[in-house]
Amino acid sequence: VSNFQIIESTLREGEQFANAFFSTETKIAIAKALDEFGVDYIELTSPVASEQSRKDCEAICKLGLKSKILTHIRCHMDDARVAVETGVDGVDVVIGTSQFLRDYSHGKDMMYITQSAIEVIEYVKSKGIEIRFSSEDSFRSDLVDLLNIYRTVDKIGVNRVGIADTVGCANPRQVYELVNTLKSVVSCDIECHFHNDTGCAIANAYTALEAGARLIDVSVLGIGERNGITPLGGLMARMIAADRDYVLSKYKLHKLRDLETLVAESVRVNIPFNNPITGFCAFTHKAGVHAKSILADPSTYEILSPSDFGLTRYIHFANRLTGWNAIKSRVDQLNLQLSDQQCQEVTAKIKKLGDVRRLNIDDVDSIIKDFHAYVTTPVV
Ligand code: HCA
Ligand code: CU
Repeated sequence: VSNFQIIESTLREGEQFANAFFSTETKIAIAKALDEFGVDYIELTSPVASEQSRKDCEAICKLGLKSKILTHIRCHMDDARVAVETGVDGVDVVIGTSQFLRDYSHGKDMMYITQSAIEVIEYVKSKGIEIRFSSEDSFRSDLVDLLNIYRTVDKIGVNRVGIADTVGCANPRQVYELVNTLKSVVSCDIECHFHNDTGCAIANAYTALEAGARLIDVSVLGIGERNGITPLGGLMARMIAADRDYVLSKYKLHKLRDLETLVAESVRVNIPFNNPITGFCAFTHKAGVHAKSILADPSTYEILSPSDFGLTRYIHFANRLTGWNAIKSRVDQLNLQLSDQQCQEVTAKIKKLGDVRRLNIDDVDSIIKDFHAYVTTPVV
């Protein structure tokens, strides 16, 4: 799974998210933030989608970012001619290969698909621009059709071929099989794109890398059509657990939260409470047993280290599940002196109130301070 690359599609797939409307300024701000984070590629909406989309694509190409800029087009010469004039470093071409899309979307047969693929690929290559060929709805396409077309485009010399789980139907085992099979048919890199309809988008991305894919399509917070695709942050969480050195050497993880906040605000959503890494409670430990171990050694209950992302852990002590170790650490924070025995006593009081109602930090602090005053006041 090492040596993977990211194709960041917030400004393409993400624009297909129901709430998305990106002004030129917002697109530029997002592109710069993605570049600073260190993504390998930034994918932009097709320049034929609208006049402004084309202008925005040209403007982003002129920013001189380190990330390579891609645009995403249908497998059609009309689109390709416009795309190569925008200044992009590469073009991602896609065409539906499943019977569903052949019948109801573009209505073309495999012969036609293959011919237009060859024409578009040769044209884009002749302009000295990177080219990726992807089949839409790959997991519901005929395997023989798929392998045939991938073999053909590989021979012409595409930089990458792509597999797309357009409807989010694939499970990790199917992903492993398909990528593994494709690996034996093509010599170019394999890119994968997973929708998250059944919650498998991160697992599928990881499995694809295990099976030999090299590039994963992501978007910030996973925004995209329907409930979206593999999220950048979630993939970072998965990958840092697998290969910390590589991930830390490549990506500026400290910038993740600001990047997510920028995108969340521009599409008017909150960062989900259970988001990997940046969900508000992602590094919060609550149960007494957990808190005790975390205070002794964080690796007991943390696979990810908050400091890798510029974040801090939090011990949630204001509740009835708390334990005296957590309370003792709060006593220390308050700069009060209580013995272990006294900490256990005050913890019992906190739990008692916690059985009656929801506690907040102030409640606990008051109980601790009252208790401290009581035990330290000399009897007269
Ligand atoms: C779509 C297209 C796509 C393309 C993926 C790709 C998909 O919006 O339907 O270029 O690999 O999910 O198939 O996003
Ligand atoms: Cu998609």
